[in-house]
Amino acid sequence: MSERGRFITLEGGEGAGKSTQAARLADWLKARGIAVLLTREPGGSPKAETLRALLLGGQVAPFGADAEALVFALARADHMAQTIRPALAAGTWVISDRFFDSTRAYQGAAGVSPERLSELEGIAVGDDRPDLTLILDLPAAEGLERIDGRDAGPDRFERDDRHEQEARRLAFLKIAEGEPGRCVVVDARAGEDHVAEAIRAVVSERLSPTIAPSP
Ligand code: T5A
Repeated sequence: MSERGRFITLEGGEGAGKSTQAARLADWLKARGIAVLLTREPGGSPKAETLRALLLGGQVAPFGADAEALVFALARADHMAQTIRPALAAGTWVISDRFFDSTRAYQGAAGVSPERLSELEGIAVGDDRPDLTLILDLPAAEGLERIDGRDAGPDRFERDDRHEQEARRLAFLKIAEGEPGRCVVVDARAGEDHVAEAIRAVVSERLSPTIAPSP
């Protein structure tokens, strides 16, 4: 039986560079002979992608923040069952572009209680917690500037005001402070190469016994 893969999540506000860095990290690990699955939330399995469309399209928003947290958890439970757990069990490393810290930060900032968030996390994720969470930290205004002008236009969460976006940033920093064994804050203001280098240094340090040295 193969050794369980490692589970890495990238978190942060809008436009912090999560998708860019998740892809770069995946390529870097693959170049070291590690099998990697790159996935995302909301989504990551066919049923969860259906729920993603509803969430980002704003169709769940009228039901309130508790309902949104519930639907994110529902999508996450399927993502875990169909995609993440099988990959980890096969020895594949999983990199997820957002995971449960996004629910804590976004739906928490919108008023969902910590008790409810923790209950939903237990149902959706159980004991399969990330081994490492990289929190890409950037002032909200800078992140929104980076994604301004996309053809698709802002989604349901990108439309929220700067005050709410900044509250989410603080929520992510608080999560990192509370769980230093799992979370590392990465300064996302620098250029892409610099951020990628910082991430590789963290991954090497935290998960080094299983990573081969640079070729
Ligand atoms: N959500 C999600 C919840 O409310 N609760 C939850 O539980 C979950 C899981 C997901 C939305 O759902 C919410 C949060 C989100 O609002 P999404 O489309 O997946 O929506 O949105 P994001 O995850 O925010 O994705 P973005 O693409 O908007 O941001 P990224 O991935 O952080 O940024 P990225 O890599 O796409 O880069 C954005 C732009 O910046 C440039 C890139 O080239 C790109 O143009 N860039 C940089 N520019 C300068 N310097 C750098 N270092 C740069 N890095 C990237």
